[in-house]
Amino acid sequence: LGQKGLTLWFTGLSASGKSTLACVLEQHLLHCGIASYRLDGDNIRHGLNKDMGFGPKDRVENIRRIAEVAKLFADATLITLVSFISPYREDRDAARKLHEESGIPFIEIYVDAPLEIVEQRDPKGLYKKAKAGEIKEFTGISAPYEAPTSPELHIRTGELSIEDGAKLIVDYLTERGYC
Ligand code: GGZ
Repeated sequence: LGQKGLTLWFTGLSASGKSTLACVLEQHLLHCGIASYRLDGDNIRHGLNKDMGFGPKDRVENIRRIAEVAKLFADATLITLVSFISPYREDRDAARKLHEESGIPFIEIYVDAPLEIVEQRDPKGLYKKAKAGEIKEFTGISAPYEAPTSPELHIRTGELSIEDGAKLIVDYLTERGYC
């Protein structure tokens, strides 16, 4: 890895495994002595973006700000691990452009689990609430998710273990000399 870092952009439905994969990657990079930083709902939606909700305009602005922050961290030589649903293709493409204009690699990782599987997982009971109409504009139920058409990596978490999914990412980074 040269002077600049890179951004690993995890996108997928709620409960698809984005954060779990990002955590496993973070541990792996730590063991390799590579500095990384993870951006997720806990440190962004509760802080910088606490004024953002889940309507279409707010999701666009949420992701725009996250892309800017990710670029700054990557520019500061970190491997930035970004895990948000980021449902709109146009917004992910804008995040990519922002990075690539600065010469920072942007690696889009589609964390793909079918709706019936994430509904079964439902770790926080959100899908159940969304189906009962208690949460409005819930991604996959009452709000859209636009799947990536040409992500650098496509991880099918309904079929693979988290460890095997993480290995695909590590192999990708290793092959390109990033770790
Ligand atoms: C989707 C929602 C919603 C709605 C609350 N739609 O499983 P979680 O809980 O931790 O992940 C979801 C998270 C999504 O926030 P993001 O910032 O990743 O979304 S986006 O990129 O679309 O801006 C879920 C919870 O917040 N959550 N309401 N209506 N997810």
